[in-house]
Amino acid sequence: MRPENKINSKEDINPTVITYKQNGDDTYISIDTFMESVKMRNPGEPEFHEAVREVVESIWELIHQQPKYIEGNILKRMTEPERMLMFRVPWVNDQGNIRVNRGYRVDFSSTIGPYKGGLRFHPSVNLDIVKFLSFEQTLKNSLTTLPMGGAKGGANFDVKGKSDMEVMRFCQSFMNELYRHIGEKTDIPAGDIGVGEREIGYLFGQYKRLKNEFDGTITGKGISWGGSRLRSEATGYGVVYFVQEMLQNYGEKLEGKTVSISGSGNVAQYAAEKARQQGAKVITLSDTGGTIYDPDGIDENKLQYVMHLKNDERGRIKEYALRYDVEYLENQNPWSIKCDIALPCATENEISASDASMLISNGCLCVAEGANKPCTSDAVKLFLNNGILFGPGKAANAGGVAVSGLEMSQNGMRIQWPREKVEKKLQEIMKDIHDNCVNYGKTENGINYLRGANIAGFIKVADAMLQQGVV
Ligand code: NDP
Ligand code: 2IT
Repeated sequence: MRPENKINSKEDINPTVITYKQNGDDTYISIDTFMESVKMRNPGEPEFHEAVREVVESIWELIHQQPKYIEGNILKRMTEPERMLMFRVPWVNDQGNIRVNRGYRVDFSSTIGPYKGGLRFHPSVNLDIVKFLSFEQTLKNSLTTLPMGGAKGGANFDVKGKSDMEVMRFCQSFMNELYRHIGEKTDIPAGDIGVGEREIGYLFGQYKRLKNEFDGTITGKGISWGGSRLRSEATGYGVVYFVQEMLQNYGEKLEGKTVSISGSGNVAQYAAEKARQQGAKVITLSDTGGTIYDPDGIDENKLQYVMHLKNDERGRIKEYALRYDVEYLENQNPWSIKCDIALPCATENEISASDASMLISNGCLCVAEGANKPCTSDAVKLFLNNGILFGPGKAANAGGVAVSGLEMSQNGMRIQWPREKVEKKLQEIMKDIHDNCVNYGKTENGINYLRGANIAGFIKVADAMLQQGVV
């Protein structure tokens, strides 16, 4: 006889376990009840709650069809991070004043490989954000087909307006604590918002001094010191490859389509480059100040200017509008502009339900998330209910971490692959991810990529967890 589980107190809620009604029927606690327990365990963390809910909604049916997941209490285990680290990051600014920030690393899962995921430096970083990103990363990394667990970290540090030396001192202080928790077999950080080539250089330099070892513990390294070719391009290129797979499966193609992109950082720049190379016209980019709208399309020269403006001069996208005499929509995002394909590549929650409605009524065909969870849950529901091809971030933007995985392989073998080889592997991985989403996402109304990605990502981690015992 299976054990009876009674819910006695808030702490005892064990929502994934079967409960019995008085008459002996099996009854499963609802998604809402499960979410209540998640909220109780993680108060005041709306982003994390939302990310968990979205996954649980996709896998709820599956886990109730397979008793091993219920008996293994997999849902509760998978929504509890393996460990979370918070630490003080003191540093000295150029005026000699002492500043203090808070650093984070949430290691969510090491089930299918060492913890792996980026570091974000942005004033909005808090435990909620890092936890939600780390949870998403676990399923994303599972989809890549490579052996990587899930993690995310960062600090509430604003790189904007800081000198290179201030950024270096901050990175060194951040690493003075983080280094003891990471390692090429343990946890391998990389970049994210606010952490690009410059920051990775400073972080790796300090890691190496402290560890007295040159190893592959950080990815996104410079090409001459252990980095992989195409890592910078990988996320943006991967998004476009994923979109091409979705369009092809739908009987459409990218060539000749109008593409709106938000953001103008790493992911946005290379999504724009690849979309253009594949024959699409990219008409927008944005930053926290506003959006530029270039109806003629952002060509290669203009894109080179954007890269220089953003990566070297650290300027504002508004300067593009002045230079090329195009429209600048101050404090606005790109979603009011008519497009065939929308690629949100800036940050979370940048497409609201009303933005989604606007995109739909303007005839948008496909939305793929270059950023992590840029579409709110309400926006996603609208896309799904209106037959928009929707590529969720954990599938569409997995190319970045996939090439990080390839960087780890190259570091392990002490070799460096040519660009063509990495690009071919990236394309294959994006196709595999797409096909896996199709496999698990089939519905009467076409492919639900969100459901497919969540189920495919979940099954691999959950089954491995069961095989490893009570972990
Ligand atoms: P970058 O720091 O290079 O660029 C971020 C861009 O988004 C900038 O243009 C920035 O504007 C804009 N932005 C950031 N925050 C906000 C905000 N709150 N409101 C409006 N605009 C904002 O970061 P990445 O390109 O690396 O990352 C972009 C997204 O892609 C993030 O969601 C990240 O998690 C995700 N991602 C990144 C991967 C990678 O390999 N780098 C891999 C997979 C996903 P401004 O210049 O004004 O700050
Ligand atoms: O969100 C992401 O997938 C990243 N920021 C990349 C992580 C990585 O380890 O390359």
